Amino acid sequence: MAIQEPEVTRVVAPDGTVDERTDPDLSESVVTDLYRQQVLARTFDEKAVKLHRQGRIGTYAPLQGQEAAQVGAASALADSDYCFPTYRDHAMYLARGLELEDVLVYLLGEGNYVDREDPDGLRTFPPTIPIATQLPHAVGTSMAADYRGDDCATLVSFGDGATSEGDFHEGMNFAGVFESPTVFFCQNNHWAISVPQERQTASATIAQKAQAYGFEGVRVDGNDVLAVYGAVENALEAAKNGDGPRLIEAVTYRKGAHTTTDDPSKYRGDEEVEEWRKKDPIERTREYLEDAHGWTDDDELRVQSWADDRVVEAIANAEERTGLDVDDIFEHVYAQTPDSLRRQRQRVVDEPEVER
Ligand SMILES: Cc1ncc(C[n+]2csc(CCOP(=O)(O)OP(=O)(O)O)c2C)c(N)n1
Repeated sequence: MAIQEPEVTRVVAPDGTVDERTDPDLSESVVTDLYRQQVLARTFDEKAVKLHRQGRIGTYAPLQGQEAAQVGAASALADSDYCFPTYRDHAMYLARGLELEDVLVYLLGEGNYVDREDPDGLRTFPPTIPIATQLPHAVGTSMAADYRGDDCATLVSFGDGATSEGDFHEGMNFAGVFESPTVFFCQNNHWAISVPQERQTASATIAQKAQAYGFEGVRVDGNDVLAVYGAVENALEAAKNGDGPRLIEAVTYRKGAHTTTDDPSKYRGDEEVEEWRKKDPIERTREYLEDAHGWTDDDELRVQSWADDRVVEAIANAEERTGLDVDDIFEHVYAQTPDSLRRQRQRVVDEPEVER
């Protein structure tokens, strides 16, 4: 039998009402920054879908609707914390400090988010395509940091679909048993490609799954950037104080397609999309800024034109940076290259002219 559904914690309701009890009371400059990052993410996202249609980037996973969840979570991290985003978390990478240009270089198929000069610099890992495989890696990273005595925690992001994978349960179990400083951040966007949440799990919520592993699960409004920021900040603090892991379910919605090769009209209706449009995360933050800090139309125009300029500039720079060396395919996979790979490299790089 499903456990009774816990409430969703929020600060700003869809109608703009603010809950004083949950408001993390961030300064105007922090809230403005959370807003700017969301606008940049959406501007980039809309452009990326067009770039795919023009054949200028490969398959792209749109993030529209999930800006608050991604920006709120990444912004609460300290530089010393570790972060494992997913293939949809472009805004999380940006909020973590990755350049827009580098995100584009990856989408052009010519990079992998790792700064080879300084691989530990951003403490942010490349995305994995096999669902949920990043969870055990993240738990291992947080355990290793703990053994070393580092004052940091690890946040790992994943979708509702990932909770059906063995790696989710293995990661959660390890974290519970070893009380690792891990924050499991699930963006429940209600769909795993064409599989709706109710076909994914019989649990009333994803947050309640934490109970089975002996730690706390909380549910926040994932379209409320202040609520997400507050929940992640609390979980990180608890993890660093030795209180172990926490699962955060950020309830949100994927407004667009699963990827640019998907057609969501085949499996979901317009009414549902329209319902979630009314809970838009960016509009909600803007209302908060208007009410709490006298945000004006001029402020809005300034932010939008800043975002437009950054996107245009990043695309131009990224498209100039093409020309990957084939040799790179063979690098950075193993510390010691196995014979089979050495032979392949020889065929492709050293003696491509030799017919075998
Ligand atoms: C192990 C594995 N199985 C299946 C797939 C195919 N696949 C790609 S994305 C996806 C859905 C994932 O949904 P969710 O975890 O909710 O994340 P979202 O894409 O909604 O952000 C699936 C099944 C995969 N990449 N890896």
